[in-house]
Amino acid sequence: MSAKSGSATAERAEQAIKPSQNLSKEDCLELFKQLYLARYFDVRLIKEKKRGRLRGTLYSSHNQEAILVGSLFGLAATDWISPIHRDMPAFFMKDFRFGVDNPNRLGMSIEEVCCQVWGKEGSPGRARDNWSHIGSKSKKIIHSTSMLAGTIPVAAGVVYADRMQGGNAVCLTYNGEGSTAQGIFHEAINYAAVHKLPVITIVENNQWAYGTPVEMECPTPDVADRAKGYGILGLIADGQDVFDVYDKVMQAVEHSRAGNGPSIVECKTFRAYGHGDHDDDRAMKYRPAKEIEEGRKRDPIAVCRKRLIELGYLTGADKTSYMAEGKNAGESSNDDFPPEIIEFMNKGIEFAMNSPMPAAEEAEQWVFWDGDKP
Ligand SMILES: Cc1ncc(C[n+]2csc(CCOP(=O)(O)OP(=O)(O)O)c2C)c(N)n1
Ligand SMILES: [Mg+2]
Repeated sequence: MSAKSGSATAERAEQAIKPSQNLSKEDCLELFKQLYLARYFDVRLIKEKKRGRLRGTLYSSHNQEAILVGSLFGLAATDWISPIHRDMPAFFMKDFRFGVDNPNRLGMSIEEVCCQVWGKEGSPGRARDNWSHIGSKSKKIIHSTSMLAGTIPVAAGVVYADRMQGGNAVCLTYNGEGSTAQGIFHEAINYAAVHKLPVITIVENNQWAYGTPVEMECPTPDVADRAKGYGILGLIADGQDVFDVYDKVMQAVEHSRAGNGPSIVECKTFRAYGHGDHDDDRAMKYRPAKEIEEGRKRDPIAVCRKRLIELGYLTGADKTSYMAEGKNAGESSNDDFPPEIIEFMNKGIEFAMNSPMPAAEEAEQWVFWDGDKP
């Protein structure tokens, strides 16, 4: 897929060696592992709900994992992220590459994220709200809200403050293509552009916003074209290819770090299921079977596997081990995932299921300001 650049700087950057060409074999295998992890998180929660061990709506990132994994991989721990409903794995995958047991890492733990999903006391928000409605100032994760695109102005403010204090952090904000039709999207990007703020707006273009198709939300074939109106960098990534996402996001990150301001990185993908699991059956009716088949034919795990085989990093039996690709949650089993991934997730789930609910007396905590929260 060709990148569209909003400036000569971007064109020059595109001709240079791609950042992914500098990744080591270990880095490439780590990317592959993280794709499995994001997929298994999703698959396992769906199974837990079907088994009656979990309540609440699930917003799947199945088939969109390469966007999360590829965009997070090159960030510094001190960079900010702003995930929303489709990006649940981002909360624990932020700076995951620095080692899950590294005491200095800033991502949330899988235990914290599972406590949030199960509504338990150990959640960062102490189970006041569900799913992605968490955040952490100290971990540099902007609190997710339901107001689509409403986190972009917050991100702009956060990095503005960071710059004023001498910092060099960027912020990745995650958004669906539907949210780019919101008024606040334009206002926020305009503000970031005028002040040259390092806000990178990742648009996960999965073709649907609930039951509304992308052509009813955006008048141009590429959402990244919106960047032209603000004179900022607009790039398009193949959202099924973790290496292409990594390349485009790193290009945007370097552009921002050099003081050139914000960008939009559109990642083309396809929503695997319904909007949330409450919408799965209905989505089968409003989206033709052929469209679903077409949209899911390039599973990000398969695309990455192919590349690793070409690079000679997967050989022999490893080429065909753990074939999770192309399978829905109901079709896959633990045999389709590396044991370390299953163990990681088991730890989080067991911790959450054995944790208490918050005490009723806590209900009034944080309703009014009563001290700074982490
Ligand atoms: C301002 C606003 N309008 C409507 C909604 C209800 N809503 C929640 S998610 C969603 C669809 C979002 O689609 P998109 O931005 O493409 O993201 P996706 O769910 O496809 O990842 C809608 C309409 C909302 N949360 N906020
Ligand atoms: Mg969408």
